[in-house]
Amino acid sequence: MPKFYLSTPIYYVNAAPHIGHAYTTIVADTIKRIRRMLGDDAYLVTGSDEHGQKVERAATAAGLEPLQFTDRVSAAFRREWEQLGLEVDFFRRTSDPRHALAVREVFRRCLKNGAIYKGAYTGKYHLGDEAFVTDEEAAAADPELITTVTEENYFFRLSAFQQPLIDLYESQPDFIRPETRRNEVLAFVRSGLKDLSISRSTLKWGIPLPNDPEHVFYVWFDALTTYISALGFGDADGPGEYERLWPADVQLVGKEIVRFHAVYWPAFLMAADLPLPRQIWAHGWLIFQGGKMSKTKGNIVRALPIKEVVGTDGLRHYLLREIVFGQDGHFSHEALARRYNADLANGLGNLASRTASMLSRYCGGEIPDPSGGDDGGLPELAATCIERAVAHYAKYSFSHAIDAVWTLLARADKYIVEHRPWELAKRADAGSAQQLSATLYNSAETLRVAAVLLAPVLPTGAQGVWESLGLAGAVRDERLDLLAWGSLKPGDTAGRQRAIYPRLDVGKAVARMEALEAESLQEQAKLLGQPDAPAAVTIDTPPIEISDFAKVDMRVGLVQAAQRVKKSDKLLRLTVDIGEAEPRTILAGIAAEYAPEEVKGRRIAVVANLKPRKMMGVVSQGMVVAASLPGGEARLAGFDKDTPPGARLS
Ligand code: ME8
Repeated sequence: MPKFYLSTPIYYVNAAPHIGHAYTTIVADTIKRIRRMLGDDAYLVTGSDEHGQKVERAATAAGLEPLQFTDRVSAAFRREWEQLGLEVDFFRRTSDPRHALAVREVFRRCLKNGAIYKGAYTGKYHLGDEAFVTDEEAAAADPELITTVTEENYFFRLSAFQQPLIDLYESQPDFIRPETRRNEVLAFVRSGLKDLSISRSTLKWGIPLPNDPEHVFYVWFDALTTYISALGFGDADGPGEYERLWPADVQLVGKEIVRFHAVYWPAFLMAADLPLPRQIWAHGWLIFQGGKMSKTKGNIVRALPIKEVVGTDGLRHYLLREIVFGQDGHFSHEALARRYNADLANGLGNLASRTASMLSRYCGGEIPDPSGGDDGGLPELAATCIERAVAHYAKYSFSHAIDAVWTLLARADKYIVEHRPWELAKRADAGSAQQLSATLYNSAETLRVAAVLLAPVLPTGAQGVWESLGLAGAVRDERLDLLAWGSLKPGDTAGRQRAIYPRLDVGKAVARMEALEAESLQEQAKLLGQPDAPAAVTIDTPPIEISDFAKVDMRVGLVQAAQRVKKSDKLLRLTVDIGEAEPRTILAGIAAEYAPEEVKGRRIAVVANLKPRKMMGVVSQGMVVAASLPGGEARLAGFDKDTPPGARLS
C-alpha cells in the first residue's frame, strides 16, 4: 500500500484552539480520508509548539511552571481534535524529551557539515521580561524598558542555501503551492538570504544545544523538526516510522508561515543531508467581520460551539465548500447556518430521507429493478461527476469537488420531480410501475455514489445516507478510484428513513452558536490560567440626564419595502412607515446580515429626529436602531407583540 504522510503546523499553546487551527486540521483530516479512499496508507501528524518566550510568559502570568501550563493547553488541543472527530495519527509536543533527540540530531548534522557557526546577535531586549523582543513588540513596550543587547548566538548559514533553494523551486515547480505563494517565496529568496540566529542564552524554556547547554534552540529550528521527530527520527525507541514515511507528501500551513516552511525548513534538511518534503501547501486565512481574528477585536470564533449546533459535518461542509482552498475566505455563523440548510438539510438530507421513505412505501423496502425506465441521464452524469470530483480532490480543490457532487444531486432532485413517483404509484399500468422502480433505483444509486464521494468531507452524513440505503459496512472503506454507477442490487433490502441533517431556524441557530461562544470564554480563561474571564462588556459612557435622552425621538417603524443600494454591500434602502402621512426613506447598514426580503414587514426602532444625511447619493431620513455584535455584525432591534407604527419609545 503506498504511504501518504501529511502534517499541519504545530500550534502555539499560548492561546486556546480556535477555528483557524480547526480549519487547517479539518483540511488535513479530509485529505487523509481522501488518500485512504484512494488506497493509500495515510498518516497525519499535528502537535503543539510549546517552547519560547511567549509561552514562558503566559505560564508565568498563569502562576504555573511552563510544563504544567503546556500540559494543560496541549491537552485542550488534543481534546478539540477528538471532539471534532479528526483522525490524527500522532500528536507531537515539542516539550516531549523524544522531540529533543531529533532536534539535537539535526543540529549535530548541520554542525558537522559546516552550516552552523557562533556569532554575535544584536537585538532589542526587554529589561522587564528579560528577553529579546521583535521590533513590533519593542515599539509597543515602555521605551524605558527597551535596550539593545548583543549576545553570542549560534547561527545557521542560510545565506549559503540561496542557490540550492532557487534550484529546488525551479526543478520542482510543485514544491510550493499555490503558485502565488511560490512566486512570493522565489522573490524573497532571490532578494538574498541572511543567516539565521537559532539559539538564545537568555531563554530558559527550550531545548539545550548538545554542544553548549547554556543555549537553548530558538523557535523555528526546534518547531520545524517536529515533522520528523514525530516519526521517531533520532530516537531509537520512537515510533520507528521515519524510514517508512519521510519525506512528507504534503505539509499544510497557513500563508503567514510559508517562508519558514519553504525556505528555512528545506535549508535545514539540506544542511543535515536529509530528504526534503515533496510539497508545502499554504492556504489562505479565514476572515471575520472586522478582519482577522484577534482578541482585541473580540471576534475570535471557536469550532466547538459550531459543532454543537450544526454538527461536525455542517462545519466541514462550510469550510470546504464555501472557501476556495488556497484563498482567503469570509466566515460568518449566519452564512454557515444558511449553507447548512440549503445544502445539507434541504439538499442531501432531504433527498436521502425522501428516497428511503418512497422505497419503503412503494417498493416494500427493497431496492427496485431499474430496467426499462427512463434514467434521466443520471448514470452518464454520475460518471462525469465521479471523474471530476476525484480529480479535484487529488488537487485539493475541495470546493470544486463538492460542487461536482451537488450538480449530480440537483439533477436527481429534478429527475424525481419530472417523474413524480407519488403519482406513478397511483397508476395501475405496467409502464408506470416500471418507471416508478427506475426512478427510485436511480435516485438511490445517485445517493450511493454521492455518499462515497462525500465521505471524506461529510463523514457522519455519508455514513447515514449509506445506511439509509440498507448498505452494510462503512462507506469510508469504499474506494473513490473504483467508484462506478450501478452497484445497488435490485432485491436487496433498503434501509430506514432517517433525519440525517435536521433543518435549522437560522436566527436561533446563530444565536445559539454565539451564546455557546460567549459561555466558552470563561472556560478558556481558566485553561490559560487567567483569574477570570474578562467582563464581556464595560460601559464607560458618561451618565446623562433623562432630558438628554428625551432629545432622541425614537419611533416604531413598519418596513414597507427594502432594497439593496447599488455599489454598496453594506446598505439597504428601507421605506418605513413611522405613522406620518408619508413613509420615510432610511438607509441602514445591515445588508451584510439581512436580505431585503427578511426586513420587509418587520417592525423596527427608528431614530426619527436625526438630521437627514446623504449617503451613496440617497438622503436618509432617520436611523434604524440595531445592536452591534463584538465582530461588528448588526442585529435589528424589534418588538415582540404587534406595535403600531409611530408609537414612541421612551
Ligand atoms: O504559527 N485562518 O502556530 P499558530 C486560517 N507554532 N488558518 C488559521 C487562522 C485563520 N484565521 N489562524 C490560524 C504557529 N490558522 C507556529 C507554527 S509549525 C512548525 C509552527 C492556522 O498557533 C494556520 O494553519 O499561530 C496557521 O498557519 C496556524 O493556524 C498558525 O498557528
